[in-house]
Amino acid sequence: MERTFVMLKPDAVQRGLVGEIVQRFERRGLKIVAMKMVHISAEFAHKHYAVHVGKPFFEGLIQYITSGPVVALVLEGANAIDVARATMGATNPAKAAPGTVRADFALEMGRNLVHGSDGPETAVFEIGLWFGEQELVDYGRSVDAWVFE
Ligand code: IDP
Ligand code: MG
Repeated sequence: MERTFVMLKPDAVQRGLVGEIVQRFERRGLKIVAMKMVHISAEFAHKHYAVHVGKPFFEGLIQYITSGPVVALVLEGANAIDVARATMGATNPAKAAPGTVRADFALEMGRNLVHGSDGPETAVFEIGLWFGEQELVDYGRSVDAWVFE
C-alpha cells in the first residue's frame, strides 16, 4: 500500500468544499490515515513549496496558501499517489478533465483547490513535514477486502 499527502487549499475551506472533495477520495477507496486543519505560516509554506522558489508564481502561491486554514490529509491505498492526482485533475483547472475536482469546481491555477504529492519521494517528504509519526493512525477497514484484490 502506498501513502500520499493531500492538502485542501484555503479556497476549498472558504468555499465549503472540504466535504465534497474528501468524499471523492473516500469513495474511490483511499483510506484516510491522518487529517487536520492548519493555518500555515509563510515559513512553513516556503518549506512545503521549496521546489518552486524563484518561479514567477511563487510569491502569489505563498500568499494564496497562507491566506486561510487548509485541511491536510494522508491517504493510503494501491497507487495512492497517482490515483489522488488523477482524482484532482491537471494543475490548470481550465485543462483538467471533466469529473476531476479541479475541472468540476475551479477555473484558475492560482485557485485550484487541492494539492497532492507528485511522486514517492515527495510523498515521504511532505507527510514528514506535515505530520508527526503519532498522528498517522494505523487501522484496518472491514471493507478493504472489497476495495483491494
Ligand atoms: P500541482 O499542484 O498540480 O503539483 P505544481 O506545478 O507543483 O502543480 O504547482 C504548485 C501550485 O502552484 C499549483 O497547484 C498552483 O496552485 C500554483 N501554480 C503553478 N503554476 C502556476 C501558474 O503558472 N500560475 C499561478 N499559479 C500556479
Ligand atoms: Mg506539485
